[in-house]
Amino acid sequence: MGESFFSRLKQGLAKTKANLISNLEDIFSSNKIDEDFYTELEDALIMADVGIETTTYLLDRLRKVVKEKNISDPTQLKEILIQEIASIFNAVGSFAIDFNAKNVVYLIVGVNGVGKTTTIAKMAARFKEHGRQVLLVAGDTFRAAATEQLLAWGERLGIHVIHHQEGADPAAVVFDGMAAGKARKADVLLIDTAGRLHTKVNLMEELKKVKRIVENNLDGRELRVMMVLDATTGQNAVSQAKVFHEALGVQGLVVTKLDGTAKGGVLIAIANQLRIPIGLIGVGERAEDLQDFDPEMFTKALFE
Ligand SMILES: Nc1nc2c(ncn2[C@@H]2O[C@H](COP(=O)(O)OP(=O)(O)OP(=O)(O)O)[C@@H](O)[C@H]2O)c(=O)[nH]1
Ligand SMILES: [Mg+2]
Repeated sequence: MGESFFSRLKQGLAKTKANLISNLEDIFSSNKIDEDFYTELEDALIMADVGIETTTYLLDRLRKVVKEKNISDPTQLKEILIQEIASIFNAVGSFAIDFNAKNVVYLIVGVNGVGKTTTIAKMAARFKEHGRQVLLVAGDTFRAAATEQLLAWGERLGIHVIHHQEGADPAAVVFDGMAAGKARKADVLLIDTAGRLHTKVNLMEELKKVKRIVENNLDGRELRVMMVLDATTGQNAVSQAKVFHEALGVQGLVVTKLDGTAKGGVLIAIANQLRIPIGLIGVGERAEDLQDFDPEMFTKALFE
């Protein structure tokens, strides 16, 4: 951990960082804080996927501090921006995954292709490392290869997968999964679900039903609904999470594909606009490419 974690995070975020920060460096090295400065900063933040709402919020904060503290040096303002971003994350709090936990059920949701199944495999690998007995539940009966994909991960990781045939009722698989978890005394259940657009009302209803099945069969276990968001989808991720949260109550987020060309700014928008904590970030496709989200380190990594 420590230094190596930080350098891996920085490595993972290298492209993301280049997108967010290259412009900012230029802007903060300008020699005065005037309207042009603010306009350029606003453009850069919006380009970095911070989104209009959160960019406006940040600029209002900066203008206020500039006035209050009578700041004229743009480099000083950069530090203040970093602090403001950090305090957005702090206000939301954290969602720590306890990889030593027992009696916990994770329901993993999100739109198509964001990285749900991969995240489940990554989480399963970490729980296993901590000596937990894990069970996977193939609740995605919709997509043809979905169960096979989870079975392949299960085989690779040496973890059992509860599954039905393609086209089966996802609620039925989940019911079986809950029973099997209890019978086998699994510490952790990770339930995969089919990707669905947040705008598809009937599919969101189906997911509510799946959640009800889980709730009705908890038998003392704790349910945590986690939503996976693909960082490369930018502001759309914010709209997705809003709808899923309203339908299901999302306790924590996983933001994937931060190793790609994603602009890290979307995490700031997510924290500021949704107030749902980010628990984990995905920085690659391998089982080990899942990191705990540390807002302080993330902000530092973005600006260093
Ligand atoms: N670069 C990168 N790729 C990722 C990451 N997480 C997932 N992927 C890739 O994204 C693609 C989709 O991942 P899945 O896990 O199948 O996504 P899903 O949400 O289960 O997709 P559906 O079940 O079809 O809705 C795969 O090619 C993964 O390898 C990540 O953090 N970084
Ligand atoms: Mg999947």
